[in-house]
Amino acid sequence: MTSSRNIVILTGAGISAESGLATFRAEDGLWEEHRVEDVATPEAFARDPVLVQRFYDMRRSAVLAAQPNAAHRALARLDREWPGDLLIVTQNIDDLHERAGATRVLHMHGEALSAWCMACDARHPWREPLGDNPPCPACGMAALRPDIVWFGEMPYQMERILAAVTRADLFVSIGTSGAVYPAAGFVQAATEARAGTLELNLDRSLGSRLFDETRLGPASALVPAWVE
Ligand code: BV8
Repeated sequence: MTSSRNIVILTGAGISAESGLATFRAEDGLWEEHRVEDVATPEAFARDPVLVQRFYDMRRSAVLAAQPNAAHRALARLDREWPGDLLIVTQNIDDLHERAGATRVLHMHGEALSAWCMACDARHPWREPLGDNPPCPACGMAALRPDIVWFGEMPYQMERILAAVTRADLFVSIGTSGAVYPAAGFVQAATEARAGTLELNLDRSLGSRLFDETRLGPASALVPAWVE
């Protein structure tokens, strides 16, 4: 473990793959003949809300059935023990970082276990299906959508993320293909801020050439070895 003071860790679907949660690119992002980019957009929700609600109801039940793996547990240990600033920015909508015990976690693309009311803007912890259009607990309107950042929507807490990245001494990317922005651009911002950059991934990613170092292998092996 380096002596860096401030660490930012970006995680993607690859860190949850060994917990049984599908990644986007493994199945070519296909789901019931739809590309994720087509299902995970506001336009798709407007066009066919039942299809999109079913997609996220399926994802939510998969999250509830999954367990954290050794990579999530190693990051949680680092989070507990690291004296400097540390932020886990996850692109994942699962709660496996939190269930492993991490607390300094930011979900930039939302969370499967949260519902967002389009009528009153309230957000609620949510574990049930949304497909049957339940009423919002706050305003009673049947206007709940998945609390997920779709393509074309602004990721959450971008200012906080970029402030952490530009202050970081070390930026670590784990289990992401580097296919989607703005997350895929964080390594450049870290490099411009003179942070060291490390990638832990099963395969080379679209951004591998931008990292000081890339280690290839499963997260359940690479992450505990790096945290030690
Ligand atoms: C934005 C939540 C602007 C949903 C996700 C045209 C129109 C509109 C926007 C755009 C456009 N063209 C480009 C854009 C920008 C767009 C984008 O980047 N598109 C791509 C396709 C080119 N981005 C956006 O739209 C973003 N918003 O730009 O807003 C704006 C500005 C102002 C005001 C308003 C708006 C928002 C993007 C967020 C979309 N939501 N997720 C859901 O989960 O269903 S994206 C989703 O895919 C993930 O969250 C992640 O971000 C992304 C990539 O997924 P990964 O996590 O990397 O997973 P992937 O399967 O790709 O890769 C897995 C990796 O793990 C692989 O490398 C594999 O090797 C590795 N791996 C596998 N197993 C293991 C492993 N590694 C280790 N161990 C293992 N065992």
